Amino acid sequence: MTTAATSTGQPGTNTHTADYDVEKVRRDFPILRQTINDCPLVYLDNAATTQKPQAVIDALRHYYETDNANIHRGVHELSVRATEAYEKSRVKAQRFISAGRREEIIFTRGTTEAINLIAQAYARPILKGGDEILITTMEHHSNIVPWQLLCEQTGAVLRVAPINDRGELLLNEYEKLIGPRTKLVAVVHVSNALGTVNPIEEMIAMAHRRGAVVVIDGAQAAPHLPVDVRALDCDFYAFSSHKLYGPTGIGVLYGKQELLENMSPYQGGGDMIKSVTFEKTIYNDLPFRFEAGTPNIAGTIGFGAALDYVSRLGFEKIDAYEAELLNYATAALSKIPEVRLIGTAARKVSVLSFVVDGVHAHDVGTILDQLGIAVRTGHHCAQPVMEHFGLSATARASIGLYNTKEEIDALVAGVRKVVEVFG
Ligand code: C6P
Repeated sequence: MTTAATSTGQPGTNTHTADYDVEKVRRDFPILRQTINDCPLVYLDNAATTQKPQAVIDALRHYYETDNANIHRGVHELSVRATEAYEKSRVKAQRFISAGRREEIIFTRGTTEAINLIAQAYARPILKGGDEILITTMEHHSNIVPWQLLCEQTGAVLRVAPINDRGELLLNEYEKLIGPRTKLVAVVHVSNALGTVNPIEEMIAMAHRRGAVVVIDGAQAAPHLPVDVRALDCDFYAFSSHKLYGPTGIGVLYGKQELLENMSPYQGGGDMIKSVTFEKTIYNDLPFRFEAGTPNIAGTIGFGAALDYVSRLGFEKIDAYEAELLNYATAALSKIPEVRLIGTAARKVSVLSFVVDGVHAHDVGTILDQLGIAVRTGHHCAQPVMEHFGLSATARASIGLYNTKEEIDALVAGVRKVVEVFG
């Protein structure tokens, strides 16, 4: 049986869980106080999006009730307040991932837009026909399709590093695939379909030794693991607010300043310029050069509140608590003979993807929903992963910082009910 692990790679222990008061944490999330189909809501779809604590809801409300104005544009009081709050979130995001400078934090709509920005603004101007981009089998579509588009546009070639049947990257194969023409490596930190934590420190070092620039898709890692972009030495790192207890429609692209400085803008419009004439436009400094148009001001401020919230709880505690739940759930689901876990890496977080013998994943999800349990079913926007395991879909329960052992018990009882109904 597979054991879940903390970010350090050690099996989860309860060293940090004794003083983690999950009932107190749950009281911060008003949405959790409801029933679905007369059962208490059990929300286990956190990899898709997380619920929002009161502090985030209050920040959004406060902004619209007292500070709403456009940013970087007005001298009036409301605009000054809105700008200050928006820029404070940038500094919070910078600290959250230990970036060296606030100029290295670009706000985007989310991970998807961040990766597309890198593809179009960084890679497109420098890639030539025959150059290579290396990804892995376990990528989300957001870290596949932007590179396929880029290959169509430039004649570059996409290479894919394989995984084993536990859902772990074959590191040797990955290393062999980094060749003289590899200009860019784009890899997921934590797989959304399997929960695998990739050894990105080693992967980044291997790519750098051969001169490739490294993009990390951190959408599923940032909510569960401490991220230090300077220690990792990645060139770009992307993540989304809504998977981190913040609002939708806002995310971060971290990029090393020297790379961002040399990139052309992604989109043109207001705020990304210093001056415009019909003869010549001078682009703005970082980070504004990549933030054309009125941004998601409220969402960004709410995101700042979410980062404060998660930081207050602390990743040591969150990581250890979630690891304990993942171990508990893995052991319990493994005892059901009709259940097969998909993704059993030695190092994983949050995600339990599984299939039930002879039952379509959508039917699993429908029965669980009747019991008030929310899981995601389908290919999880990671079709090549499904193909690797010879599946079209799995059911996926994903753990967040407010889930409890009782909720895992409810999930396991729900899965037993699925087996009973279809048995
Ligand atoms: N995965 C899931 O249910 P956006 O949509 O831009 O915030 O994030 C895209 C994305 C990129 N990479 C990974 C690893 C992801 O998991 C996601 C989003 C969700 O798994 C929705 S498809």
